[in-house]
Amino acid sequence: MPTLFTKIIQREIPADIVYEDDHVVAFRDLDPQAPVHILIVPRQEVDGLAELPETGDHLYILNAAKTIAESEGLTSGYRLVINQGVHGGQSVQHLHAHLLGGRKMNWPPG
Ligand code: DGP
Repeated sequence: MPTLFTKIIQREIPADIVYEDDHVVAFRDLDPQAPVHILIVPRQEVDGLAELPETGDHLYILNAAKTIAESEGLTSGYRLVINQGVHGGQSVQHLHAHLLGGRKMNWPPG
């Protein structure tokens, strides 16, 4: 059974895709928490950080984040977040990173 994000990657569910390469697809979050809120998703299905293989498409998330942040004009900074498991607030079981920007982020996060 493909995950929700695999369905987006395969264009079965619509999304505002802002970037893709051989390893990751990035699209705007349905429920944005900042002026820029983009999900960066490895094409390969991995449930989350706890199930991370040694190698795979997830290794390209950081480079994609840098590229997307530049194309979104986030010159003042941004934040990259991965929620893991129940306490981390993960709701979709397909590894993804949140790229948040366009406003000053708070610390510590909630
Ligand atoms: P997390 O809680 O870390 O698992 O983040 C999942 C994010 O996915 C959450 O911010 C909302 C977003 N999301 C859920 N369903 C959809 C969808 O169908 N389309 C888009 N673009 N984002 C979605």
